[in-house]
Amino acid sequence: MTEDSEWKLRDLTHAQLLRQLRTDVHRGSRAQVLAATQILLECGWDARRILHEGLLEGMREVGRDCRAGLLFVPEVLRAVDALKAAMAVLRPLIGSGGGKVLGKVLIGTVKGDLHDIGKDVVAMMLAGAGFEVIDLGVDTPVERFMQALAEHQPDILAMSALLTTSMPYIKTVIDRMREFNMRNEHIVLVGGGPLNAEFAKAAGADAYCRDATAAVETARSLLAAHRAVRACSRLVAPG
Ligand code: B12
Repeated sequence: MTEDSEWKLRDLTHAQLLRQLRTDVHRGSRAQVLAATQILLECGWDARRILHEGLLEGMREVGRDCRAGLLFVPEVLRAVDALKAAMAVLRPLIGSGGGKVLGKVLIGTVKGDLHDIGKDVVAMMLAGAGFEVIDLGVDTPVERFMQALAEHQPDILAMSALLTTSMPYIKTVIDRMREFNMRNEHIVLVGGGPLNAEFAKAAGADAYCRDATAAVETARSLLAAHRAVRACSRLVAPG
């Protein structure tokens, strides 16, 4: 990116810059996306606002054009690269919540699925809200989930699936948890494009979350309810 084009970005109003940021994510113009992100930060914009109103809106447009058959894998990968570069700038600013740890979350995209942007956004927002997040990455087999559950003892297991072919694997993991009497030990949250609340219920999850904001709210409220139930059962337990 030339100095000249950076100055052009600096001449834009905030609203124009936000529109430009979305367009540049869509075009996969990494340098432009990074420059616009930096300028908005310098103007005092909150990192979460840049993420949601700029980067993710741009990605939503990529998704729409992908579904319509107007964009193909190479273009999508360029957009993903630009988006991820800017997410890396914003991640430390969204932070780790600063104060007390609210709880522990284990997150991963299920086996057969390589989509990680939504999972990463959810992980980033949960960390920013004060959760400790352990990220297992993508294409995660049931054995890896089970091993990590035993090792880290998280309050919440969060699973992502973006493909109709990978979503049934969520049930595979939950069924395995049941088999080992571990289902009631953890709250299970699920999310990703083809899922919905009905699917979550049928698979045996505690909740489906449409987006990262809902994930943070649901994680907080279900954890509070879960802890209250545990405290009560300790009070009424014999001995
Ligand atoms: C980017 C992308 C890719 C990239 C992925 C790069 C990466 N590192 O992630 C690449 C190019 C590699 C790719 C590959 C493929 N893709 Co693709 N991809 C997309 C695309 C365009 C955007 C997805 C995305 O990142 N969105 C942005 C994020 C922020 O949104 P999100 O994922 O929905 O996440 C939010 C919520 O869903 C929720 N959420 C998500 N996960 C979780 C988890 C929890 C626990 C919670 C609480 C919430 C939550 O919160 C998130 C943040 O708000 C979608 C189109 C779309 N409309 O979704 C297609 C899409 C998902 N892909 C699709 C397909 C078919 C494929 C391929 C099979 C294509 C192919 N022929 O090779 C392969 C599959 C590879 C594999 N095995 O996984 C289809 C899926 C159709 C279906 N229903 O099955 C889609 C819908 C495109 C389409 N054709 O319509 N893809």
